[in-house]
Amino acid sequence: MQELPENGQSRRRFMGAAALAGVAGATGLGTAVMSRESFAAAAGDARQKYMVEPGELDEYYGFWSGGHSGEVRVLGVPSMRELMRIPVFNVDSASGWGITNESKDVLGHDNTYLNGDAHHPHVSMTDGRYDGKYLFINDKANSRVARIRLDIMKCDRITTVPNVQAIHGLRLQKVPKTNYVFCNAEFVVPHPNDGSEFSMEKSFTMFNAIDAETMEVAFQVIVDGNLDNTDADYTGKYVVSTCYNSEKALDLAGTMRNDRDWAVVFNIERIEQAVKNGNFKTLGDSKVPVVDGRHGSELTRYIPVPKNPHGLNTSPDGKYFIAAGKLSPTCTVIAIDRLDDLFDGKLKDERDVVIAEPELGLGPLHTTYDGRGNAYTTLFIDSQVCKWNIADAIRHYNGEDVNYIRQKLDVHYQPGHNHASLTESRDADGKWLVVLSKFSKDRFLPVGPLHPENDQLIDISGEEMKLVHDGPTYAEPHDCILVRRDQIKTRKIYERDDPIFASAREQAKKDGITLEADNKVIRDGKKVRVYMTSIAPQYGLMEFKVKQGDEVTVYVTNLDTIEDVTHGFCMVNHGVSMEISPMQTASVTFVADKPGVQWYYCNWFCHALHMEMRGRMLVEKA
Ligand code: K7E
Ligand code: CUA
Ligand code: CA
Repeated sequence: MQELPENGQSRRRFMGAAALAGVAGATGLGTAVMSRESFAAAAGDARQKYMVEPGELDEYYGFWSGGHSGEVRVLGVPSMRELMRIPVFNVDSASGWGITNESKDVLGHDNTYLNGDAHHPHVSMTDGRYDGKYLFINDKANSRVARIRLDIMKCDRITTVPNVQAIHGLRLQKVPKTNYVFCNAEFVVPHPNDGSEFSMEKSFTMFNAIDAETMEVAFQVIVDGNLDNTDADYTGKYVVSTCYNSEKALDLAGTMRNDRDWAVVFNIERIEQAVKNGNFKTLGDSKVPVVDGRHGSELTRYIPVPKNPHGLNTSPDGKYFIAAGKLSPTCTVIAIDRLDDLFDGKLKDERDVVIAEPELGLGPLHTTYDGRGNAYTTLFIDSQVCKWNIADAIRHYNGEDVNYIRQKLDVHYQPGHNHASLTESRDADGKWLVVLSKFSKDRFLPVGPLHPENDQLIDISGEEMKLVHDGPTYAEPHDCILVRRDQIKTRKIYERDDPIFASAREQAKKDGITLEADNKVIRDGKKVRVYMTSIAPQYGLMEFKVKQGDEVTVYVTNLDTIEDVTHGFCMVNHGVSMEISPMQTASVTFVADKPGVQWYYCNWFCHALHMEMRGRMLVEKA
């Protein structure tokens, strides 16, 4: 039996010792912390607002990264109800993602990677506002970036970034629109990485930009140190990334040697110009232009910031980049309007762009904004969210005696990202704050040694933050984004010309098949293509015959036009299953290696006679 500590404070601290190990600058702050009792009372009103009655709809879509589960999850906020899962860097038995030909067109038909590690979901923008077209997300595990079409909430493109390892921080160009997806490769590698060189000193990593429409890598920028998180500004000119390993150390102690690492500023105009002028090289087999942004380059500037910095977040008024100190109790505020002067050599020192460095508490990781001049920074070690006022922090930095900290709220426990509604856009509305706590410890019924995480919902609409909801989540959302529901427009059923199943249409055309009408078997040597329709509760083919050893591709076109009537196709004992939503075509290829009668059935509930929706594949012995 698991024993739960009695005292709230000790519950919060019971992993404090481990979290603190090796952390420098452990200063306590005198700010009052609300007790559990007082926030329970204060949360009363706020809880009413968070209640979404049965049958009512949420105000926001929340898109959650799924961490090393590889998927993306869609939640309604404020109810925190899970609405949908979007498989991306994983295999999904229900939808057939990783099994169908259409998903393999996106993932690659070699099926090299069945895993992923998705951290940073971001929604495409036009003029600094979410346009609801795409969501982009990184895969740290296999150095990929995926695009999800938000009209159907399916992944339609995945790009592997060449020459680098571990794509981590990812953000989008905000202005004039999302032409680029910016992403950081975290780990340094030698070039060429062919086994002839292993030293850390001769290794480097790169900042990358991907064209959001073509999903081709547009350019790569070599940097000093490594790269962690990133964000873009509201002019389209600058992107800033944190670097925690300016030391380029392999050992842990080495990565903490310097008191300051860097926030690296990328000058996008200058980089584009350098590429246009041909001032680039290529690496290995890749054709991607690679420019050199190491110290001394005109393309970058390195702003010293303390210490192993992590999160990097642009304020919604477009004025500041804020870097979270992680091993320093501070955040560093960078004035975006001083960056032109920094690049033009008009400032004496890179630090001249720093206009505040407030001390917030232990382990600052990520910052988000309410659009009213306040920032909310997660404190991993203190297990708190610190609300602070940016203007007051600047005044304090200039010597005035003002308290910039507005409130510290306990969260449960050890928060990574936090994210306020619409915070990455000009529309930041300061209503809700989601805090993604890495540990849930004693907050839920125990489920064995592996615990869920705890995504907490906090009402930030008033002066005071109020915790209103605990939400257990499976491994391991790092980040989420909240988008107003009117900013997303989804389809009710598929259009017949949807590019998702373009290759099925092409093959059908070659075979003289009309997908919407024909139920036919086409033999092509050892390859057999079976075309069938479906209308609840029947497939167009009750049975079809093949020979043992044939490579069979089954195409199902769902002719139901009624919203919500999705069919499935599951071939028993063949590892085959897939979703076919209204007016969708889906296909799957497998080898008919077993002679005899092989049943298939519909595995998405569609009708009172759903159980009866089945058929037989008859396999003649070879
Ligand atoms: Cu802080 Cu990958 Cu955004 Cu995790 S990262 S928390
Ligand atoms: Cu068709 Cu169940
Ligand atoms: Ca460091």
